[in-house]
Amino acid sequence: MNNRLTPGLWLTLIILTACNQGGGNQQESIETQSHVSENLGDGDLNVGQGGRANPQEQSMDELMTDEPMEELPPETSPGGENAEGGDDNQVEVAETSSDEDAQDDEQDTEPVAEPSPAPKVKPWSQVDAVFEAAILLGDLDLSYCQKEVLEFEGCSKLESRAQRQANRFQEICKQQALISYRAANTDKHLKIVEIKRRLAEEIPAETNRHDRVTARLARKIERISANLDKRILKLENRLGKIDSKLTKTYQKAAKKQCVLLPAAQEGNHVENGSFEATDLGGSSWNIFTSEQVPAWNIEWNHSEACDGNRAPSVEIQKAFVLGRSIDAADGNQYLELDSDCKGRGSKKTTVTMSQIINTIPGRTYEISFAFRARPGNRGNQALAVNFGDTEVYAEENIPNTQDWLFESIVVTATSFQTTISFSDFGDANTFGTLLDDVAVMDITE
Ligand SMILES: [Ca+2]
Ligand SMILES: [Ca+2]
Repeated sequence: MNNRLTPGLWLTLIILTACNQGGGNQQESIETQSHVSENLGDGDLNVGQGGRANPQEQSMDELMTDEPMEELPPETSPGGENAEGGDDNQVEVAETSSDEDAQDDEQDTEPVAEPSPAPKVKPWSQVDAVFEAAILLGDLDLSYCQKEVLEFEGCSKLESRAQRQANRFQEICKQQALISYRAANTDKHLKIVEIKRRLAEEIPAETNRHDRVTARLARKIERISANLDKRILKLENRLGKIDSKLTKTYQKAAKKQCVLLPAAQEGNHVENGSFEATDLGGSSWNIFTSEQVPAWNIEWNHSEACDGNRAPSVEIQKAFVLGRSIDAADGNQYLELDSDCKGRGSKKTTVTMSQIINTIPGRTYEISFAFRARPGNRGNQALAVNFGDTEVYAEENIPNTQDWLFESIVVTATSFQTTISFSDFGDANTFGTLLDDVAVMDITE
């Protein structure tokens, strides 16, 4: 998802937000009624003789204290994805809260003389407004949240269940996109904006107080980010559950012959499975990003080693490794699953290659691939293959043979789309498992 918005769009939204507040100053949204004791715990922003520049202004303690966030949509709801009777009526535990910042209040808030009522603050209001506007303007594409509902003939209850599950998926998916968007825009959280403003304008630099507030702010940002990450994971988990429930609904309908599953697909379901589609430009090897290796998504397994250098890349070779001639298992080119994240030979990381293929729940597929260790004594070279969430093959210390090894595995699909992935989980030392001739065929009898 593209989380970047143009400055112009932010400006538009700031204006829109201001208008929605009856022309009030944005600052007002982070102010609360005058309920605050003057005797602040940390005194980080008291002005003058223990007083405050503006009696309605929030104390730094209040700004540092993270208010509970609005609740997520409940796990189940009347008319929700589980409302219909049937086998998947299992009730899941509802999201308990308000979880973003709920645990945050303890460490950094020094005691204040009187407890303050929770401030009426919506610190994400601006970020959320920009998110919604970006969808309206087409700057954020959430079409990946939409689940196509297959055509039913009869089974109206199952049909409406499928429809509700698809709607629910879309709702949770959008929620997850919003939380991810917040995570990418913590610097626009209104309390953080305000604390930064006061640090810059009201607290003298190079003072203990300035250092203290700066440290508290850093901790606050860390807490917010960690809690957002937790929520994103929870939502991902829920999306997985809803997706598998929808699949079950279709399988049930298919048994009753009231839904037409997609037609079985012939031939190799993997695109560019022989890695021939990348032009090596006359060289015997080079490293390439996902954009340059059609149909495949590339991830580094040791992104921490990469210092943000270049996009994840994989090495593609042609009949040559360290002076040894290696013929591809198929065609002329093959991959090496151990790569460099800062130019050729620098900053080492192994690689995971993945691709989403169309599958039909209940049908049988054969995954086949060719692999070998890179020649020479080059540490642990390994290969793991995943089909969806299941690891279907794993081998380490692959024998240092000069021949390609051919493997095939039979699996049953459980969803309409399945991610297939190949990963070297051995040593990251730029010498890795070679891969070629990847195929997935429908072999259902
Ligand atoms: Ca090939
Ligand atoms: Ca290696």
